Amino acid sequence: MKAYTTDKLRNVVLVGHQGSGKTSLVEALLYNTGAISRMGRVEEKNTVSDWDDEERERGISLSTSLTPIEFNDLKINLLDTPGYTDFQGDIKHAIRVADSVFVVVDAVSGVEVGTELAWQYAEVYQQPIIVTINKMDRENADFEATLDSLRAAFPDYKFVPVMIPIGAESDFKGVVNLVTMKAYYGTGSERADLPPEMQDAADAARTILIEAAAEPDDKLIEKYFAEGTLTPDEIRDGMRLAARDNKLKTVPVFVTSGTKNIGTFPLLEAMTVYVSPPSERRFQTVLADEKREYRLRPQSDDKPLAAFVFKTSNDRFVGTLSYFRIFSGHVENDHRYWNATHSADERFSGIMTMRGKEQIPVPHLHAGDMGVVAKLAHTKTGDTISSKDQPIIILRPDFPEPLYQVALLPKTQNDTAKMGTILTQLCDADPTLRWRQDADIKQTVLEGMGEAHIGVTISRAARFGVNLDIDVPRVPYKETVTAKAQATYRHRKQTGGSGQFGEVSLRVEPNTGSGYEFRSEVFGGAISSSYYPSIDKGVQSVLGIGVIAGYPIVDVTAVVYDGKEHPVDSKDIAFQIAGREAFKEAFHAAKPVLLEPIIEMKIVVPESMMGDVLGDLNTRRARVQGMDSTANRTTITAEAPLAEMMRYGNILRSMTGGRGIYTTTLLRYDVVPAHVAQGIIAAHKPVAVAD
Ligand SMILES: Nc1nc2c(ncn2[C@@H]2O[C@H](COP(=O)(O)OP(=O)(O)OP(=O)(O)O)[C@@H](O)[C@H]2O)c(=O)[nH]1
Ligand SMILES: [Mg+2]
Repeated sequence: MKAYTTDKLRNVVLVGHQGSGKTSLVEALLYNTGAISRMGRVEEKNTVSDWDDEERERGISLSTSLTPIEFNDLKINLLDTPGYTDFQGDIKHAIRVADSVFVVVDAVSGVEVGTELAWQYAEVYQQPIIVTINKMDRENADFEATLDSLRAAFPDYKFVPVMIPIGAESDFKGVVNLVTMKAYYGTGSERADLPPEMQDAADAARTILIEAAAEPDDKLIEKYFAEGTLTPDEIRDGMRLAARDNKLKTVPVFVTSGTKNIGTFPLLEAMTVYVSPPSERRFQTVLADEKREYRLRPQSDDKPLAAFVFKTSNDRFVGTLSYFRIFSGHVENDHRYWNATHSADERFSGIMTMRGKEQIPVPHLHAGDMGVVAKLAHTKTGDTISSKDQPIIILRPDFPEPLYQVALLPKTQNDTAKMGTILTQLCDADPTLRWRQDADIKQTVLEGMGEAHIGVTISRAARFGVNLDIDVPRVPYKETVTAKAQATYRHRKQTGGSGQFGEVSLRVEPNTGSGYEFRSEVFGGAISSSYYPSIDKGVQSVLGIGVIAGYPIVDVTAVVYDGKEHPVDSKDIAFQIAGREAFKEAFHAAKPVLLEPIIEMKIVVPESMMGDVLGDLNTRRARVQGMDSTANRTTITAEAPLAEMMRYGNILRSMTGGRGIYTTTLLRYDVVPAHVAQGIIAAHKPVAVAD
């Protein structure tokens, strides 16, 4: 593919609720521009954009795909994002690197959770928003009702149709372009006269369009007042400026059916007309030196390089692919660049663009363009590539803390051995995914945004030959004591020649908030001080594995106050064993308890769902601390035991249809109520410790 200059580029991201038809729209646009000769279907697992094995299997998009479209000597870098909110990491990154956000709204369902979420992100990055009301051919599709649902959900915005539908449902035949007052029926650019019965509706809608187009520019307002109309070019320019203006909050609206390929040609034109080229936009960076100066910069070839890596994919055959958007400067093949985020040198060889999975070589890439490079050594998603003498960092998006955790159980020894490498690779590619070896619960834990996110990660690992089962992670309980108690243990063993002998009397005391301590109160040399470290070591050998339920022991003091030794048979190992066993006996006697993590939760739900959420919290030992309502949403603050909230993400999602969100922070550890503790202790199978 040839290299396009900055003014010939358009960067567009498609976002919207799961299943609103983004991937099918991309397919139609590729077909209309001759990039493919036959339209694939998501059901037939043959679309360009959903090319990943996992996407084809599940029939939904799981990560952003890049599909450049060449049209009218322009290149539109189209990003198709997943709608499923588990993949918000991808959605945020894609919005970050686009110049315009096309929100795809289902003409039957109207605004949905995924629509709201994507809208919110578009606002964060101050991106121009354009809407297409899609699936207009479906039964019950309703253009006006969908517009009303948009107005209700986003009351600060003005929704201005640029196209209106001809017919609806199975009768949806085409669209009227209000700019030219022509009808589009087919898939191409042929225009026809308006159907006469639509003349009045089209005239009325056109007046609204012209008024909105005049608004951003005084000259256009004057012209409109003087002549009562604007030319098609003036309308297009005005609407582009209006969509870009954060104060006007004007949203141009289109109407389409992706699968029937109706309204898609005008949508394609819209991507060239209503989206500004990168040369007209500035971007925010931080200088990667001590000054950390924030600056808005122009996007042009002759400025220092700043390219943002918005996606990393791990391919079994080609290795790691890094997808980047150049904000300024240009990228040449076979050059070395500088990863400013990690201060590392990187070689760019074989730069290309991708169309779904197809790799298309490019000679070089200009400012504003998007490209892909294979096998970078140090670069992760979210990094900035720049030049070494002028390092620049582009701010990466903030991500919410992962809320969904699973314990990973490798199926074989081989899986155990390879697990770390593949998990690190997958987590480097996705900032909303993390893994760790948790020493407290002795499990490998994977954290992500939800069940689907984790499920996809497990399947990806399997494709790399690492098979993992998942389980709910253990709760990181801890054990401690609430009283003083003491015990004496004599260890004696006679095997052939030399024997083992050691006797330890030891007291256990609570040591609240101060961890583990060891002390001696032995008087008169009952045991020699050289054995104290042995006793301490013996006690410490059970701190990690617990005494009553297999959890780590915290906040206890062990005091050795008496003992006996033997001139020949006493030795280190004998006192380790005696110390350990005396500690265990004393611990059992010292009114041991389990401690559990208590978290603070902030749960944000639509006001109408507050009752259900509070009712459910009551069944989970939670204590509501406060409630705060703003703009139809209530924030509930509550304290709750983590053990009751391990799968709260799923519960909240099903209770609120995905509209609720929550965050948690660890507050403290509290004693587990006795009736709950009994169950946990009973479930514990003690492991034998080898002497
Ligand atoms: N009737 C009708 N069905 C459509 C249209 N567009 C998409 N579909 C169907 O809706 C389903 C979802 O379409 P996709 O194109 O995968 O939607 P998406 O927005 O990419 O979905 P995610 O990427 O998973 O969020 C598929 O079964 C499509 O065949 C349309 O315009 N009309
Ligand atoms: Mg899709």
